[in-house]
Amino acid sequence: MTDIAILERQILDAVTAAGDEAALDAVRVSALGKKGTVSELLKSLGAMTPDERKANGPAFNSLRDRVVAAVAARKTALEDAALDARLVSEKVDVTLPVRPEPQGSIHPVSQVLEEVIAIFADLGFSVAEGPDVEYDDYNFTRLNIPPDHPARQMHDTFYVAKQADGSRHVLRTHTSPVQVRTMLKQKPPIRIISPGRTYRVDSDATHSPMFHQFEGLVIDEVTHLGHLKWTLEEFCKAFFEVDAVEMRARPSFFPFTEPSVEWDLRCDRSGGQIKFGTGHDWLELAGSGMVNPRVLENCGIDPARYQGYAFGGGIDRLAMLKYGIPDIRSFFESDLRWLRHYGFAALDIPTLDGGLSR
Ligand code: FA5
Repeated sequence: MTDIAILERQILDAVTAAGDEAALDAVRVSALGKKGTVSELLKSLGAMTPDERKANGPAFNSLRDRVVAAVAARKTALEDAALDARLVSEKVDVTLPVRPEPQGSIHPVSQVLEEVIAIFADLGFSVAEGPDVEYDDYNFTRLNIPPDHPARQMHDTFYVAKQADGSRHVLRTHTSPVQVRTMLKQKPPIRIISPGRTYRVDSDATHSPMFHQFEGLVIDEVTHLGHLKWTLEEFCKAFFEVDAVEMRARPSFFPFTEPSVEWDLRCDRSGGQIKFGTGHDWLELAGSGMVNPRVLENCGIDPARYQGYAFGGGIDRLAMLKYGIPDIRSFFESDLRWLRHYGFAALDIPTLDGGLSR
């Protein structure tokens, strides 16, 4: 073996034996550094005769090229191995929960909103929304409650300062303006519910200045009161999670429905707990009626061809009933102990198949 071949073997063995990047760098410096063995060989070419240089030059240069290539290849191999080791040591099981126990809970109002939406979605209703700050026109006038109509006094309204053009906005007193918005932009058949925040100047154990309602609206050519009753019955069975309910209709008055009906639900309050579907008590459930033809006309729908029904109820009141919460004001006090007691697990989404309120 020539001296060069021996040197090459030694360097390449050292390259292979280098176990990490620092060891490899040391081998590189000892061969290719300023005073490295290969560099010294190359330097020695300068002192040779032209013939000697011709004979040795190609061998020295190709030795340098092979050493450079071997160092580069070993460097890549070491980097790959280091990356593999890191990937193994930093492996994260993404199926594990972020925390041992989920933090936070769902507020009963949010829970009931989701339950109501799940039930009506199953009945073929879609969700429509409107703003909390509403035109006086949509909240009242188009719903057949013109200015100075005594029915306006039924709603203790929060008024917003007059606009530059003299028009007036209100904090919507009910979700019924979403009926108007929907009819103005959508042609029948219409089947919507609109849950959301509503506001009235009112505060005691069962009234809150900000509360939540849900509205239902169905418009087509053949709907009648029987459909309305069936819809509310199906809702009650699903919501209160009972097989049968009994509803009682009472004549009522809403300017936007004619005739207007309030529905009560048979219940049993004996024994300190409320049960639905049996008993001798009645519980107020929702206001409703056939949509007043004037409202259809005000919203650009031909009352000679179309008719429909509407209903509306309080979400907070439903939550109080279903989950036994005595005072509506406690909903909005942000008391963590209250929330821990009445809140719902964050990942349990209410569905009809999976259970509404597990
Ligand atoms: C209405 O607001 C009608 N828009 C409902 C309606 C819709 C009738 C469509 C016909 C057709 P009412 O004023 O009765 O109706 O309110 C409906 C429900 O909202 C009440 O039954 C009650 O559950 C709830 N509610 C009313 N005021 C408050 C309040 N201050 N705090 C909590 N809940 C309230």
